[in-house]
Amino acid sequence: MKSIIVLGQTNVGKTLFTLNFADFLGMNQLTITFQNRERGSYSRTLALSEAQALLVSDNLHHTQDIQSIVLSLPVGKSEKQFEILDTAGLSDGIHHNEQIRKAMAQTLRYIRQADIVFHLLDCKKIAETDILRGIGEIDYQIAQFGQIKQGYVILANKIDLPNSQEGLNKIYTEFPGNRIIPISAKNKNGFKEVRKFAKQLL
Ligand SMILES: Nc1nc2c(ncn2[C@@H]2O[C@H](COP(=O)(O)OP(=O)(O)O)[C@@H](O)[C@H]2O)c(=O)[nH]1
Ligand SMILES: [Mg+2]
Repeated sequence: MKSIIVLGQTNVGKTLFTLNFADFLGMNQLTITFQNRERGSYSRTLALSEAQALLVSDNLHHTQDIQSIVLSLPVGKSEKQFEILDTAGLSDGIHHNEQIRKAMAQTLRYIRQADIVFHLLDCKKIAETDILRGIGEIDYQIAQFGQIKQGYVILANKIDLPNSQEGLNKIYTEFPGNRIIPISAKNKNGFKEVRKFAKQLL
């Protein structure tokens, strides 16, 4: 089965995007498989609202397991299944907490196997903070690595928030030549274009 990996710094909206994209594709219930480094993998089936309440958070590093969901897209008369992997946030440098370091290492191992990379950036944060904190060294590294993949795309998130346009402009300047889709994970803006991008590669 082909796969999409969702990458980016912590709190950029990876989990909310993953769940709302699943909803956008018409999934009523989500079966989420958690790849826990200690307990192994286990699955839970949740309604979208339950999954959001449990998994989306303002706490940094809330997501520490790879969380995968099997989704499907109509292709011609049939449905094509694929997996979307929500990951632990990556950050610059070496994190002091060992659990978080391990979660990041796990994320890196999955990147190579993925067919599509959705790299999320937070337009609002980029607009409001010094560019090197909004866009981290890690983001430039993801972009460099991603460029060798046909399925690499930057999803410039949180465009529903005030000031986000300024952040979006910075993203266009910093990542020339990349495919960039402005989105709101919250309001599902840009999701049609994201689906179209994925469809041609899955
Ligand atoms: N306004 C707005 N808030 C968002 C958007 N995407 C995520 N958030 C919020 O940002 C915070 C972090 O989201 P989460 O999905 O847990 O981020 P993750 O750490 O990258 O998985 C939560 O409070 C979300 O509700 C968006 O498009 N617009
Ligand atoms: Mg998360």
